[in-house]
Amino acid sequence: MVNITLAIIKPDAMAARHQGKILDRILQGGFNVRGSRIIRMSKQQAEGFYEVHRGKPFFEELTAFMSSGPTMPLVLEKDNAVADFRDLIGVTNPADAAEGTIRKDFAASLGENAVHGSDSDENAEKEVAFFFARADILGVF
Ligand code: IDP
Ligand code: MG
Repeated sequence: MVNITLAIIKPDAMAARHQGKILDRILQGGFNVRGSRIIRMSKQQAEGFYEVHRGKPFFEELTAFMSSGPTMPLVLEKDNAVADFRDLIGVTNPADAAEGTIRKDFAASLGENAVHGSDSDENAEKEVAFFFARADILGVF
């Protein structure tokens, strides 16, 4: 799974109609899209996805936001996918994100920061499985 990461275009970016521009950044960045969905998570699903953050002060805000509207989970393939995608999106707070990153250009705040990217190969595998059946991922398995 080292060449796979899980991205999510978050509700703020979807509502702002930025999904096309973000997908273009992803494709121009050399990632292949191997799976895609458009879903609105329930609050319970969002809590499940972000289970690792349960108990943190922003957990309620985060899971309310992530279940507030449509999102696009994506399975992305590239050499060094996890690290390269984190580079493409920039750091968590868009105010600190490098020029030319997705969060710098499309995110409004620390909480509503346009995109998710897995932080390790182990978590990428779990996060892909959270949203996608194997049969719905092209050419990976
Ligand atoms: P990451 O998305 O860059 O990996 P994490 O620390 O894993 O950042 O946090 C998950 C998500 O939780 C962030 O992308 C952001 O949407 C939200 N978040 C993180 N820290 C805060 C905070 O201090 N206030 C509000 N939301 C936060
Ligand atoms: Mg994270």
